[in-house]
Amino acid sequence: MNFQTLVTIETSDRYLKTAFSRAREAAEKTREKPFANRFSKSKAIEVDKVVAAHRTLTKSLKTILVSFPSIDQLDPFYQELIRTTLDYAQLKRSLGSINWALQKVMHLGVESKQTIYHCQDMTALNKHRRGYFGRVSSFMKQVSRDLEFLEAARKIMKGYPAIKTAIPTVCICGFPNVGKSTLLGRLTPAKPEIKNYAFTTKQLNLGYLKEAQHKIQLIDTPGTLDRLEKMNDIEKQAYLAVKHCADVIVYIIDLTESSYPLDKQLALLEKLKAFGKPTILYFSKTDLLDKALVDSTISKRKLKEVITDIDELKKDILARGEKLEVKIARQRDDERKEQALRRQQEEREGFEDEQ
Ligand SMILES: Nc1nc2c(ncn2[C@@H]2O[C@H](COP(=O)(O)OP(=O)(O)OP(=O)(O)O)[C@@H](O)[C@H]2O)c(=O)[nH]1
Ligand SMILES: [Mg+2]
Repeated sequence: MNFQTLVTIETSDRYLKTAFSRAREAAEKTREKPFANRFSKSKAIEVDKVVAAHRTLTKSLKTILVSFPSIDQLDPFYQELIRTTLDYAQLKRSLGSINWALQKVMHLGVESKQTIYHCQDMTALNKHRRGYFGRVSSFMKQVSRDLEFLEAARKIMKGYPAIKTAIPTVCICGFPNVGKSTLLGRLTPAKPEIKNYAFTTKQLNLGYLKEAQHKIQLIDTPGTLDRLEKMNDIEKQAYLAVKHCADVIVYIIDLTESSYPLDKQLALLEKLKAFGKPTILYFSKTDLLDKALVDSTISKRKLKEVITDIDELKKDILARGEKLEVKIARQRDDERKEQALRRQQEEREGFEDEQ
């Protein structure tokens, strides 16, 4: 899901101003056309004003509704991300209010056009035109708080990572400075920022490992994921990505202990077990160390299935990815069957209600 494409949401005053200005422009054009008499010209001007304002407002409101995703149908990762960073209930209420305004504006526009069209004199014409613009302004003003809320929400959602939630996903975890971004850059074409100090990465970096027809998503998850109560927004994103999106965790241990001692790194590995995800242990920076030290650490610490070679790691990820693709395809198939059954059930219930 990509939240970058959410449209900017204006204030109700701005939408009205634009609609009124389109109405004035339409009136100018109609004023230049020839008519049989003054009254039919005035009527055409008022009808065109209403039509122009109606089109502008309905288009603006529809664009908002189309641009925002249907919250209940989002992947659990995005649903929980919304719940942790925004007022979820208010978001749903505000989108509901915009839909309400759209229905009102649409209905009023169609009705007013007809009424004005059938007016017999100037007094009625002016009364209904004023009525239309007064009521349409009132509908828009009633949702002004919702528009403000949605714009604030959009700004937050723009910062959400564009994670693909239906492909095999590997989260790269480990203490700051262990080499997470370096590994992502080596396994995928991604070019994350890499620096020789901790807390370099301030967003979730994504990369895609492609081989033959296979595609695996890798997420470089910054932060230590072990201070839930103190997490900042990015750490929360990383935590939720591991919780909801990771099919596999690659846990990096930096044996040079350049920033964190091995004991601390192993303690975090234990904590990550709470996620219940298959975990690959990878030693980074082994090029800086004696092979003997690497081997003795593995045996002393009784570590199992440690990978120290990047090509071996890549092979392991690809092999797991292939199996995961089969699993995901099966899940999708089950979901499709479930949806079809639900639709059939709903159709049957609808048919019975009509009887
Ligand atoms: N020699 C060597 N240096 C490495 C290796 N992996 C990472 N480094 C270096 O370690 C430092 C930190 O690497 P990053 O990839 O930025 O580490 P990170 O885990 O993403 O760090 P944060 O974003 O701060 O969490 C950089 O100077 C890298 O060049 C490796 O396998 N060998
Ligand atoms: Mg990094």
